[in-house]
Parts: sequence; structure tokens; C-alpha cells
Amino acid sequence: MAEEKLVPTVCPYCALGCGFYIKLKEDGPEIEYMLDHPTNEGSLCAKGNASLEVINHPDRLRHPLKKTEGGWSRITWDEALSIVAGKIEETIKRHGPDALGFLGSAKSTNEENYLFQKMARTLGSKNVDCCARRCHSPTIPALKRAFGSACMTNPIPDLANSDCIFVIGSNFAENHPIVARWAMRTKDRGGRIVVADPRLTPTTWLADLHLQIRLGTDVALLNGMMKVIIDEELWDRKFVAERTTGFEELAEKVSGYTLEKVSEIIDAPPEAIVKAARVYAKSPSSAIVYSMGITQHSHGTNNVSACADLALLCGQLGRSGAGLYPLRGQNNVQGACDMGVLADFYPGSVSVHDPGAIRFIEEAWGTSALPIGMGMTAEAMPVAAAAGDLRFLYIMGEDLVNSDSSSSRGRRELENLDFMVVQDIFMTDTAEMADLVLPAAAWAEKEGTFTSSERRVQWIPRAFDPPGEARSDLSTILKLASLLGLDFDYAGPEDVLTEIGRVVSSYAGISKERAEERGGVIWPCPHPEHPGTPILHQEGFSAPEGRGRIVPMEYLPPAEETSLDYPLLLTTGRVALHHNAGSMTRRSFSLMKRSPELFVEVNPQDADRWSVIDGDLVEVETRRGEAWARARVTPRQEEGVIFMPFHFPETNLLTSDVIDPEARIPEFKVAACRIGKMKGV
Ligand SMILES: Nc1nc2c(c(=O)[nH]1)N[C@H]1C(S)=C(S)[C@@H](COP(=O)(O)OP(=O)(O)OC[C@H]3O[C@@H](n4cnc5c(=O)[nH]c(N)nc54)[C@H](O)[C@@H]3O)O[C@H]1N2
Ligand SMILES: Nc1nc2c(c(=O)[nH]1)N[C@H]1C(S)=C(S)[C@@H](COP(=O)(O)OP(=O)(O)OC[C@H]3O[C@@H](n4cnc5c(=O)[nH]c(N)nc54)[C@H](O)[C@@H]3O)O[C@H]1N2
Ligand code: SF4
Ligand SMILES: [Mo]
Repeated sequence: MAEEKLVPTVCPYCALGCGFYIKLKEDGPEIEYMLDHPTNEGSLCAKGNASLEVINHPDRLRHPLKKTEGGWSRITWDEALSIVAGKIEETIKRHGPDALGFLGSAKSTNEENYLFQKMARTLGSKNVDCCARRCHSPTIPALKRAFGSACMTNPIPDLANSDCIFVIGSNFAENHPIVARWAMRTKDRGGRIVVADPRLTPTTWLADLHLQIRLGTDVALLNGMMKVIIDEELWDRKFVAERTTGFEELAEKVSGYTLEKVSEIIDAPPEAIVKAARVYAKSPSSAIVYSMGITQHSHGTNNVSACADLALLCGQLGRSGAGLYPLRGQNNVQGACDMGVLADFYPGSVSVHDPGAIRFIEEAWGTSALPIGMGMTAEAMPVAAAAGDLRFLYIMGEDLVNSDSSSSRGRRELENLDFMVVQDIFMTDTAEMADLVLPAAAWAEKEGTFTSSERRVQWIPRAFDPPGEARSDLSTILKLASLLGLDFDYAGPEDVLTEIGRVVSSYAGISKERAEERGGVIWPCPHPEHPGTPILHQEGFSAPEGRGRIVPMEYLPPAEETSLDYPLLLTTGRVALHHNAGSMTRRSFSLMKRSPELFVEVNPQDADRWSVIDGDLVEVETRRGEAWARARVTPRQEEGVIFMPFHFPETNLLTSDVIDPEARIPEFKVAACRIGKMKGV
């Protein structure tokens, strides 16, 4: 019998970085659990367990394809890359480098993302961004301002050491299921879980206290809790005095948030607000866990700031069990941000507005002409395409037309580009719009590092050959860069990681060997002997003067309100068995069998009012468009709000294009809508 081989890997779906082995055997690969992985201890959720279904899937892209009048035609790699290089050169010549746009991928490795943005910026373009714009972009300015660093402060297993977990706008039981394992240990130890979420979800089922708040009212809730904490003298005087600034302004601002007023705004009982405030402030160590429920709002940055204020006020930071957990989304979104695939940051969180710091990168890259200033964000690129300011777009591993809000507008706008190239593992709807499609190797078909939400950097080796002529994103970028005359002289990902260590100080001590160890290394890891830094802010903050900045926030309502024409609110999000725009999970047989179609959850009262019957196909309409979905009548939804997952393309035809002014994230969580037989009434 042929020998079996175990190849360690990291899950390609969410940002928890769960490890497992791919067991290679004669009759096909299978998953073997990695019991000693520090984050998942062998467990995988349904998506992780189904992840090998995308490898060798019949729909995988296998050859470069060029759009012709007669449809897609297969071309050689040499031909494809010389077309792309030619288009880049032509665009620069005719319109300047700022007519080029580059969207990197939170599914690609650190090394791939690093080279992608290096190529874009070396060519002179400022326009580099990724899906973090539609995800945790509010976390970045808010936490940088508050703490000086925009990351999750403590590792996931440390949640088990918390005495209280305050969850606001995260449904981790479905979307980061491994977090639920650790949260259950908190409960086993007698700790409390408090959840603020407008919907009933598997996460609210775990809660000791659920505040079923109105959509988009989180700042009011947090200010109300902070007023209780200050009134009842539950705040941490020593921590506030020694380690923060801004307390007086906060006390002043929240004094107006009386229980009556807050209870009215959030539509939850005053006693629940008091209980939540007391348990968070009084517990010896409390954690705040948040995600898209607070970021994807027109005031997403304010929401995150208010969470940071609560943590600073109560001194619930910088210790085991006490931390702030922005649960990141994609498997390598933390890494893509660290690598500078953002319109506002170079690698290592260097601001695009800081010429002094950019000079350091110029020296490392041997150039003297890197662009300074804000680039176009992922949301701004389609708009700029419509205006004729963006001519060429390179999308590496994003399904922008399905994952962006108000997607029919986005599609129309992208039509105006002179040239679009998409590099993906499947023919997505975005790829269908491209002029050229480049087939990419999937995660387990290449090697390199991924950085999880815990800041854990893990190296994965290659387990499979890519299908057909598909190539790793890294080799495609290297080839293209050489055609463009760029001096990208790297033998492979290990070489790129070495350069990353020179440019990004928190990665300075991370080598392939260290990242290959079980569980890798948690950055900051400033030198090769450094053990990594699981808990941030233990000594002080990296914000100016080493102090955390409390910046009080005012409650502002969501942009869209209900009206006679649109009497309900639509909120969108996720379910356990699908991932994002669905290119991978909609092709996964075992997941599709259990979750085959788009649905809309409607509260029984609303269903009665609008004559919707469970199981009916109903029409959902917003100011942007209309879509059909299967009705699920369920009390999980509160009256007046309907929910749709965005894993099928129809959902984003409906969502709002209002954006947060600072983070520029769309308000995916609130849109006024109508359903069923409302049309024409
Ligand atoms: N199964 C699965 N897992 C995933 C993904 C997936 O698509 N499927 N995607 C990954 C990605 S990219 C991300 S970013 C994460 C996201 O993970 P989550 O943030 O957990 O995902 P969502 O379902 O978008 O939203 C979370 C919760 O926010 C609540 N919410 C909505 N509006 C509000 C509000 O105004 N206030 C409050 N307090 N709560 C609100 C929703 O009811 C929902 O329960 O998941 C990652 N993991
Ligand atoms: N309505 C609504 N819309 C939303 C959200 C919401 O809550 N509601 N959430 C938003 C959030 S949080 C996010 S993060 C975005 C996600 O937005 P996207 O990043 O556009 O979503 P994905 O569907 O995960 O797209 C990833 C793509 O990468 C491809 N891919 C996988 N592996 C590789 C690889 O190794 N190389 C290459 N080149 N490609 C690869 C996949 O096939 C897929 O097409 O969606 C946002 N959109
Ligand atoms: S929790 Fe996230 S990383 Fe872990 S198996 Fe599930 S999708 Fe993969
Ligand atoms: Mo995300």
C-alpha cells in the first residue's frame, strides 16, 4: 500500500486560523484533526470540515481566459500576462498611474499581498485596497486612536479566562464557531455572557443576558452603560488616572444618556442596561467581542470607539481575560492589512500621509518615488470608474460585484473600465465581467504565511498541485512584475517573508521555521529570539504618551429610516454553512445540501401584516432594487426587521450605499425595505 502523508494546513474560511492536517492517500485526500493546535484543539466547524471540497472541484479555473465576441477563449500564460502588462503600461502612459486600481485578497498569503501592493505602489498607484474596507475598516481608525494599535488584544483561548464576555454585534456561534468553544468554558467556570444583538441567534442562545436592541443604536447602549458605571462608581479610577486621557469629557457626554432615554432609543428595558453595565464593570476580568453588527453602519467608527471607551473606563485591558476582540473575517484579512493592502496604509500600518515613515519603505524597496496620500478605497473604485478616473482594475481574489453594497450600481460603474483582470480560483460573477481571467492556486496548493485574527502567523506547506495551469498568486505577480521591468528578485515566498521582516517591525522575528511550528508566532515579534506577544497593552498603549485615549461619542441614528413606502428594515449577514459571496461554499456539495437557497427571515407579525407565508417565494424591495427569496417566518426576527444572508448574489442588489464618513464602509446592516404583496399598494 502506498504511503499516507500528513500535511499541516490552516482553514481557508474564517480568520480564526484553525489548524488541521490534510491526509494524502491513494483513494483521495481527507481531513485529520490537529488535536494540539492552540486555537481549535482539533475542532473544525462545518465549513472547515468541507474545505477540501473546493480543491479539484470541476468548476475550478484551469487556464487563463480572454473575453472575445464569441465568449471566453483559452490563451497561454505568456499571452495573458503580456496583455495585462501592456494594458498597465498603456494606462500609465495615457492617464497616469492613478488610473490603475488594485484590489488584493484576504484569501491570499501575506507574501502574495505584500508583493501585490508593492507592485501597485512601485508603479506609482495609490489605489490599493481589499475587502477589509467592507469589514473591519472602522476598527482601524477607532482603535488606532484609542490604543495606537488596531488589533485584537488577546488570543481566542484567553476568552476562557474572562469572567464576563460582552458580545456586541457578533454571531460567533455561527461565524466564528471555535470562539463558542472557549466561551462555553467561561460559562463552565461560572462566567457570564451578555449579548447585544437585534436578532435571536445561536450566540444569543448562549447568553445569560440578551439585550435585543434596535438596529444601529449601539452608541446609545454603550453610553447608557458607561453612565451607570460612572454613577455607581464602578469604573477603574487607578487605570483611568494612570493610563488614559479623556475621562472628564466622557463623563460629561454620557451624563445625558439617562436610562429612560437610552431604553427608549434602544428599545430594551432599563434593568437590562444596568445589569449589563454592572456585570461588565464588576467582573474581575471582562472581554468585549464585536464584529460586523457594529462596524457595518454609517456610524461604524463611532460604534467601535464607544466599545474602546467602555474597556478603557473599566480598565478591562492588558491582562489575561480582559481584552477587546474585533473578530476579523477572512482567513488572511489581518495579514492583508498588515501587508498594507489598504488605501490608507503602507505595510506595517505606516500611514500613507506620513512621508518620513514612507521614506523608510522607499529605502527598503530601493526607490524614491512612492506615492503619498490616500488612495481610492474599494468602494470608491467603481465610482471612479464611472467618472472615467479609474481605467484599469486588477482584482486578486475578491467577488466585488456580489460582496459590495448596492451591486447593480457597482456593476454599471465597472462596465466603464477600459480593462479589468480578475485572478480567482472560480469563475465568479466579478470574473465574468472581466476582460481577462487568471486561474489561481487555492490555499493548500501553495505555500506561505497566513495571519489569523489572533495575530498568529502560520506557515503552510503545499499539499496539492494546482489544477490545470492554475498558478499561485505569488508566481503570477512575480512574472508580471518582471514584464513590467520591476526589480522583483525573489526565489519564493520564504524570500518575501524575509523582506517583510525588514519592512514590518512586528514581523521582524518571524521566519519560515518559526511560523512552521505548531501554532506559529503571535506578532509583535520584533526579533528572532522574541517569543511573540499574545496579550497587547500590558505595559502601556502605543498611542501618544503611552496612554489610551477615551474619545466620547454621540449617538446618531442609521442613515435610512422606514417610511410609508418602505415600512420595514432589512439587515444582512451570515449563516453557519456559507461563506461571504459564496463562490466557495455554493460549490461545496455537503454545505449546499444543507443550505441550498437564499432565504429571508420574517417575524410572524410582519408575515401576517404583509401576507407572507412560511416557504413562499417573496419579493424584497429597497430603493436600490428588488430580489426574491424563500420566506422563513420565525420569531428569531424582531418585528419590523427582516434578515437576509448575503451568500447569494441577489442580496446586495438591495443594500444601502451610504458609507461611514471616516472608514468608508457601507451600511450593510440597515436598509429600509418592503416585502411580499406590498408592491403596488
Ligand atoms: N459561517 C460564516 N462565517 C464567517 C463568514 C461567513 O460568511 N459565514 N464570514 C467571515 C467574515 S468576512 C466576517 S467579517 C465575519 C463576520 O461575523 P459576524 O459579525 O458575526 O457576522 P454578521 O452575521 O454579519 O453579523 C453579526 C451579528 O450582528 C448583528 N447585528 C446587526 N445589526 C446590529 C446592530 O445594529 N447592533 C448590534 N449590536 N448587532 C447587530 C446581527 O444580527 C448578527 O447576529 O464572519 C466570518 N466568518
Ligand atoms: N450584504 C452584505 N454584504 C457584505 C457583508 C455583509 O455582512 N452583508 N460583509 C462584507 C464583508 S465583512 C466582507 S469581508 C466582504 C467579502 O467580500 P469578498 O472578499 O469579495 O468575498 P468572498 O466571497 O470571500 O471572495 C473571496 C474570493 O477569493 C477567491 N479565492 C479564494 N482563495 C483564493 C486564492 O488563494 N487566490 C485568489 N486569487 N482568489 C482566491 C474566492 O473564490 C472568492 O471569489 O463582503 C462584504 N459584503
Ligand atoms: S471556525 Fe473558522 S477557521 Fe475554524 S474551521 Fe470554522 S471557518 Fe475554519
Ligand atoms: Mo469580513
